[in-house]
Amino acid sequence: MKKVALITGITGQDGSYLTELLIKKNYKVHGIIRRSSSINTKRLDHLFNNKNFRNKKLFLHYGDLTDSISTSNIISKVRPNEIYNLAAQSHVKVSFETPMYTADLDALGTLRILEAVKNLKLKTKIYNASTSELYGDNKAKIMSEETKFSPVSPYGIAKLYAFEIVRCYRNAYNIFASNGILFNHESPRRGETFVTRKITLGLSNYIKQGKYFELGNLSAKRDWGHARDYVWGMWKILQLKKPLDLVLSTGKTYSVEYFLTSCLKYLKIKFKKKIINKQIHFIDLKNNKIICKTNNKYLRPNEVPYLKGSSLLARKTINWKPKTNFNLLVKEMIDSDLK
Ligand code: NAP
Ligand code: F7E
Repeated sequence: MKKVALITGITGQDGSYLTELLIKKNYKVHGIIRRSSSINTKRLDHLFNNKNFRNKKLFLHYGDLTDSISTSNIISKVRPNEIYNLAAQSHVKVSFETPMYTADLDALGTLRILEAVKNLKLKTKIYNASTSELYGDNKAKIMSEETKFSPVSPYGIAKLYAFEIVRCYRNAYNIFASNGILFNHESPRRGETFVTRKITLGLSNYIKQGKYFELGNLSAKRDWGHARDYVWGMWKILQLKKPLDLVLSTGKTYSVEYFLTSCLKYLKIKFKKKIINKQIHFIDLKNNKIICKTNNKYLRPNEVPYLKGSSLLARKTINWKPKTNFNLLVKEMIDSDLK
């Protein structure tokens, strides 16, 4: 019998890579999509338009994780072996502007799934998309499953509720539910307002049209991996015999500025840095044009200054380690945006 998976957030970056992986592993994949005024399935179209998959391997259902009825109706209809809960308002800065919606979706959305599985008495295994944002302003040099959480954004705080409610239902009702504490992961399919994609897209527009782009805090450091490697880790987490919360990370950290200058180096663009009106400008030495500059409007009310994860436990328990290094990630994203 083929395994059946249900993915919330299937139209997102991770949802699309996970769908590809599960279809390769011969799963039937069901996904929840939201109705929107413009089509939002572009990351899935290559799969959905493939006649070998449509109606046989990939099934999409309209729903919304803020709607308990649609969430439990879909779970009841699909009766999945595995649920991957990836749906979220996933933008940290936007969470300061939509704190209540972020809490309803990112915190209570997870609760709605757990309640449905409990009430329907299903044996479904649940993966919950947790995040390194839980560590917030913790000053640890490297973060693991043992590190104290200290979130500083409405997003991080909503995700902390989701993390804890997963543990609560696991212990109270013996539900197989695991949190993957994933550090930043990127790809050519990354949303265009996250910093790595903003940079690779911004540089490709600069090359094609000579337009500059703007960024916020260049000194924040992140542990960036490739989304393809991380969805493989999600699947591995659900193949364990017993549920476990695990960190997935590369163990390396770089600043936003380093990501930008690595892209410039890959593109062989020579530049100088200049401060004008307190804003940092990156200027093309060939033509004296501005490539990129900072703008305070992209700063956050609270910042997470530094993240670096240890995924030693994931190496031991699920034999996971990332396959794509930082330079390959930069290359893949730039090459894709230049096309
Ligand atoms: P993403 O690209 O922003 O995708 C989010 C998905 O959630 C989209 O499919 C979106 O649908 C869906 N969604 C939004 N609101 C919804 C609602 N009310 N009901 C149902 N679905 C809804 O995020 P991602 O980068 O793939 O991340 C996947 C998950 O991992 C998220 O939970 C994120 O918070 C978490 N996470 C991400 C990272 C990372 O670095 N990428 C790291 C740690 C944790 P639309 O297409 O309709 O908007
Ligand atoms: O910001 C700085 C910004 O928005 C990274 C989500 O997937 O990973 C992601 O959250 C850093 C921050 O990702 C701009 O201030 C500078 O320090 O790409 P980001 P994030 O906030 O780390 C975690 C693990 C998740 O769980 C989230 O869902 O870059 N930064 N200038 C900027 N960030 C953005 N977005 N735009 C800028 O112009």
